Amino acid sequence: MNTRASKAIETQAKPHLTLSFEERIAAQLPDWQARLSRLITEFGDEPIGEITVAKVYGGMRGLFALVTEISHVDPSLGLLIRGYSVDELLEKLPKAPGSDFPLLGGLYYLLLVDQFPAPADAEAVEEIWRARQGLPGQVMDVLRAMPADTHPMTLLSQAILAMQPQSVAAKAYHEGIDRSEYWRPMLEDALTLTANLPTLAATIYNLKYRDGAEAVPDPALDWSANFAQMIGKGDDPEYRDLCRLFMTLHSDQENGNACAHTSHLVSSTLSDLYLSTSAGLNALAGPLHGLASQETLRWLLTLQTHYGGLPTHEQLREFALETLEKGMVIPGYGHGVLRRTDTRFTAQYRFAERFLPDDPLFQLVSRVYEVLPEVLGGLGKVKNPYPNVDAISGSLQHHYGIPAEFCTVLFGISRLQGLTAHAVWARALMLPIERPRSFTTDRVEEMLTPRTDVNSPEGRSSASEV
Ligand code: NMX
Ligand code: MLT
Repeated sequence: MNTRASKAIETQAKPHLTLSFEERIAAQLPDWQARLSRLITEFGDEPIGEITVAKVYGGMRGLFALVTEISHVDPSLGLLIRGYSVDELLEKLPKAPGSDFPLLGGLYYLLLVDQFPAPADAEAVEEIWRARQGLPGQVMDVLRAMPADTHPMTLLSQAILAMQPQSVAAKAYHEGIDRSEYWRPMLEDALTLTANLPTLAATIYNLKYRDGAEAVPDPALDWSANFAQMIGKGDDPEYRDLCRLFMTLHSDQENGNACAHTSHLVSSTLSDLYLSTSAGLNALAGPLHGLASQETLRWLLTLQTHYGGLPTHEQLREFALETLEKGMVIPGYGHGVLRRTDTRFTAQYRFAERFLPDDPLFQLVSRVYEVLPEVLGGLGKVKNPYPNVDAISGSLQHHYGIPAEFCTVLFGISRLQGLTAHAVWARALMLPIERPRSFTTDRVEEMLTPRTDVNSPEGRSSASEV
C-alpha cells in the first residue's frame, strides 16, 4: 500500500484523464506482481501469525489469513479504505453537485484504481455507469415469479444470478482467455453490475411496496440519488444525501467479513462476478451480519411500542436484559474486530443530529447508546460492547419511510462496490484458488496430547501431514 504522504500528493494532482480506467489499473500491476512474487519467493516459509486452538474453534477470529490492498479494519480507528478513515473519505471525496455528501463514483474509483479521485474521475465513473444501465428482461421475470412475501435479500441475490448469462468474463473464459488477462472482462462485469444496482434495488422495492412501479434511472442524477428517485423519493434532498452517505459507509470492510470472504472464496475458483457476489449477499443476509440492520430497527420499534415512547434508562436496561435472558443477541452491538464505537455509526449519528434531531427513534438510538455498553460490558464476555454500523442505519431509513426488511438490500448494493473491486484485484494479481485444510478433533487432540494409538484411521491417514 502507498504511504499516506504520497496519497496527499495524489489528492492534489490533476485528473488522470489521459489513461483509460482499465489502463490505470493495468499500469499498477507490474509493481504489485513484483512485490507479491518477492514476498513469496524470499519469505514463503516465514510464519506471520499464530494458529491456535481457540482461533480454529472460534470462527477464525483474529486469524490473519487473507491479504487485500483495498481496505483494512483497525480495532480503534475503524474502517480505512486505501488508508483513508471514514471521516477523511466523507471530507475529501468529490461531492455530488449541490450536496455535502460524496459521489459514489469517486469512492468506486478509489476502491478500484488506488488513486484518490479528482472530481472529474468521480464524474467519469458516474458516466461509465450511466452508459451501462439496462436490466436484462429475465430479471423481471425471475422477480415476478417469486411469492409476494419473499424477503428482498433473496430477491436481490436471485436478480444478480439472473444477470449472470450476460457475464463477459464467463464467456471470455469459455472462449479460452489467458488467465493473466481474466481481470479485464471481470472489470467489464464489475462496471455493468454496479451500474445497474440502483435500478435493481429500486425494482425490488417497487415490486414489494409500490405496486410494481417501473424503475427508470434519470441520467441527470448520480448513482445514489438515482435510487432515491426511482423509489419515488427523488424530490427529498435529505434522503438523496442519506443515500450518498449510506452507500459510502457500507461499501467495504476489508476481506474477512462474512460476505466479502464468501465472495472472495467463490471468485477464487474463477467463477464470474455474478456468481461470486450473489453468494456473498447470501452471507450478508444473516442476522449476525448485514441483516442486523433490519433486526436492530425491529428491536427498537418493539422497545418503543412496549414503553409507549422513550423508555427511561432503567426500563431500557430491563428490556435489554430480557432480550439477553431469552438467549438472543442485542442487534447492532458488538463486532468481530472493532473495539470502539464504529466510525460508520458515528457518521450516521452526525447525520441524524443535523437533519432529524427530534425524531423519536433517533432519540431512542441515543438512549440505547447511553445504556447498552454498560449492560453488555457487565456480561463479562462481550469483547466490544459498543455500537456497530447497524445500530442506527435502519432508524435513519425508517425516518424516510423505508421498511425494516429492505435495509439490508441497501447494505448489499453498497457492499457490492467492495466485493467487485476485491474480485477484480484478486484476479489481476492472479491469487490462487482458496483451499485450506480441515482437521478432525481426534487429530487436534492427538497433536496436542500425542496418543499411542497410531493405528486409528485418523492417525494412519494424517500422521505425516503436519
Ligand atoms: N448481544 C449479546 N451477546 C453478544 C453480543 C451482543 N450484541 N455481542 C457479542 N455477544 C456475545 C457473543 O454471542 C459471545 O457469546 P458466547 O460466548 O456465549 O457465544 C460473546 O459475547 C463473545 O463474542 P465476541 O467475541 O464479543 O463477538 P464475536 O466476534 O463472536 O461476534 C458479532 C461479533 C457482531 C457477531 C456479535 O457481536 C453479535 O452477535 N452482535 C449482534 C449482531 C450484530 O449487530 N451484527 C452486525 C455486525 C456488523 N455487520 O453489519 O455485519
Ligand atoms: C461489515 O461491515 O461487514 C461488518 O461490520 C461485519 C464485519 O466487519 O465483520
